[in-house]
Amino acid sequence: MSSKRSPRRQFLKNGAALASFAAGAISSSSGKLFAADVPSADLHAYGQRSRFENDVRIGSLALWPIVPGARRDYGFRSPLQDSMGIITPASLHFIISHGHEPPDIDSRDHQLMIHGMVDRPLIFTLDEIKRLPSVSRLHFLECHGNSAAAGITGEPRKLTSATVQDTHGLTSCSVWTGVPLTLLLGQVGVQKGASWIVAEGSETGRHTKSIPLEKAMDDCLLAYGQNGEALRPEQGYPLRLLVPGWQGINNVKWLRRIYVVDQPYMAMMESTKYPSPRLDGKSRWFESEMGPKSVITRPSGGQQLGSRGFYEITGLAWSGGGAVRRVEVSVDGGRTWKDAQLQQPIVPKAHTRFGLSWTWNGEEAMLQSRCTDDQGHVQPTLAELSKYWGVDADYFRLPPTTADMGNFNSIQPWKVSRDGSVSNALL
Ligand SMILES: Nc1nc2c(c(=O)[nH]1)N[C@H]1C(S)=C(S)[C@@H](COP(=O)(O)O)O[C@H]1N2
Ligand SMILES: [Mo]
Repeated sequence: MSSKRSPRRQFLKNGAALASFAAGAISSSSGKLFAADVPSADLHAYGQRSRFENDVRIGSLALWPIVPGARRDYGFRSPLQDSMGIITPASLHFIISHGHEPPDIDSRDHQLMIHGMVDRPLIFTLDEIKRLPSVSRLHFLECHGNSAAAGITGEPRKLTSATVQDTHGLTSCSVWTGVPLTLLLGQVGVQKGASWIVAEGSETGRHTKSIPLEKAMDDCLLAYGQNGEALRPEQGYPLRLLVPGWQGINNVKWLRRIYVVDQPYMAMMESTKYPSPRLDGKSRWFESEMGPKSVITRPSGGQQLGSRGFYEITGLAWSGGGAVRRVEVSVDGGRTWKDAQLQQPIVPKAHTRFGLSWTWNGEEAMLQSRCTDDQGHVQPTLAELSKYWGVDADYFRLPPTTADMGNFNSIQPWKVSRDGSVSNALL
């Protein structure tokens, strides 16, 4: 690296000397010309976006301890408010890592072991996995805690100032490239009686998740690519499990081991932090599929409409159960609904972009969207969701430490005020 860089450093040194000379002698324009020449090789070797674009992820990797009064963020949230189409750039993909920085793994040293109730336990290097026929699939990921804590302080749970990044930023969508898990399970020979797999990550915390064998054999992927390049370290470089349509927690990153077993393993995350407690003292476990969901990304919380007149209302819809079949949009708080247009491609278990033309008359408006998937499942209102969970609406006002809000897919209303400001109106 240093040998590659040194000529450039030398050049920069000379450049600095020249520039200071030039600045004193002539005008700054000659300095500019010179500066444009200098960094080009490095700047373009791995592209940067325009310096006029400044959307970033917000949050932190810390999950615990939850400091009272502190901003309580689950991971880094993706800036959905300015998202275009359905692909999330890898650099803006949301991140959940349970407090751990991504491990610094050299892909040449990385191995995946598959063992347990199999005929031939095997260890695969990444090279060996890459020699197998690859597939590329478009899929969303969503943390099941998305929309729950709304990325804001414990109380009040839903600040009116919450943006769509706060409320829905724990979902993203990428083209994932890798090998179907069935292919490797076929090579090791799963034994009769096996019914679950346990997937384990390489970080210090060894994130571990049990997944039914039926799902593992269905559409799971061992992914090493994301949007046409290697996975980012934050997304599990060099290898992650992809469990399409299911809670993000299943998609084990930095994957190093798959243990084939005959019952769920009750690993730390799935037995303590991820079952969803209810007020009646019961718990919902292994409720893995993400329900139909949608959110208007523009206009959305924190944005400001200019003059009255034409706007496109646009957003994202998705369902862990399959493809999005229909998205309806209401501008009057749910009294009347219109079918939004769905943009192609409409891919099962992937984000789908919708849009609806709207003329704002300058009056107060309440914008919301409702997704129906190809199973006929419809995104619920907050009241419908409360009923389904057997809780009253106050449950959702409890601090996040008391109320677990997993798989929260309520319709999200945004209020447009007469001054054109847009705010969160969920609670
Ligand atoms: N090894 C490992 N895998 C992991 C996690 C983790 O902390 N460690 N977090 C899980 C959770 S809870 C989610 S929501 C997804 C998030 O994937 P992303 O960070 O690529 O967006 O990764 C899952 N896989
Ligand atoms: Mo998650």
